[in-house]
Amino acid sequence: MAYHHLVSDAPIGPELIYEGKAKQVFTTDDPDVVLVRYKDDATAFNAQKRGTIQDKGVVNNAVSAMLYEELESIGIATHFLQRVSDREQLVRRVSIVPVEVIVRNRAAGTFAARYGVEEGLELDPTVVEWCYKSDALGDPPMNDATAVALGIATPEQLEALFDLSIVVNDYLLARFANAGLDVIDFKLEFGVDAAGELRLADEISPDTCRLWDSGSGERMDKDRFRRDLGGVEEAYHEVLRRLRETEGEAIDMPARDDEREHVRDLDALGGEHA
Ligand code: AIR
Ligand code: ASP
Repeated sequence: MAYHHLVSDAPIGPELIYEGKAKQVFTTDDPDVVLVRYKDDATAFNAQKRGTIQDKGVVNNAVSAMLYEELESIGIATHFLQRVSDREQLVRRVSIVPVEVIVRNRAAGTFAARYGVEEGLELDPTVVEWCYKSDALGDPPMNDATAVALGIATPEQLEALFDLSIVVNDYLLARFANAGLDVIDFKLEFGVDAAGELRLADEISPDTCRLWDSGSGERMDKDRFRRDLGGVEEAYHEVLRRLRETEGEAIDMPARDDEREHVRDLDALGGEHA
């Protein structure tokens, strides 16, 4: 009798549908909308290193909300709908394309290690890499043929991921430059919504970007945690502070031309890189 009430009349509250390393995802009343909750948990090196970064969830929720709103305003379709609290935002429910897109303006991290080059080396053209999104396998790098042959993405999706990532990079370079930060590299994820539209998903934050102070070269991102550099919380807060301080400033995006858009086809680079 006492429980009858619970099973029949209780409104169905938010249900946890997914928990990742840095975020939880909950249902909402709308089947096409989910609530993302940003945690302070930090992992690195495929979760071999674990810890907590105080208020990381608050900072990343704010940074990501700000940037996704701005990217929407320049015509990039994203999953973002609305920030609803310090740690929570509403996003469109998407099915994630299992490709992590890594964009690199300068060598760092696994790229610098793989090719034996100095961190900070300028990369021209900008390098766009695919990794297969699989925690079990440690997100292994893959090329186009691998992604297509294994049914991970279609050639059309890869083309779209590339073009969108280049525009996002152009925006982020200019946006963070206003905030006195160099965008060294970052990771993007995309998803397909209920209508079949490809949308930028996941987050853009100091967890997913390498950001170096433009003047001193100081690391202002998750490398402070990965490499035990100290001042992790301070760096995250400083990134948010600078982005807020420069919100609304003019963004100096490079002019789009065919050469840039088709940089995927190295022939299009012509003599300059021959
Ligand atoms: N990244 C890759 N997997 C998860 C994340 N966050 C990001 C890193 C870095 C870029 O992708 O934060 O900005 C390249 O990472 P790596 O480890 O290949 O050097
Ligand atoms: N967050 C990922 C992990 O836990 C990758 C990283 O940021 O280093 O491995």
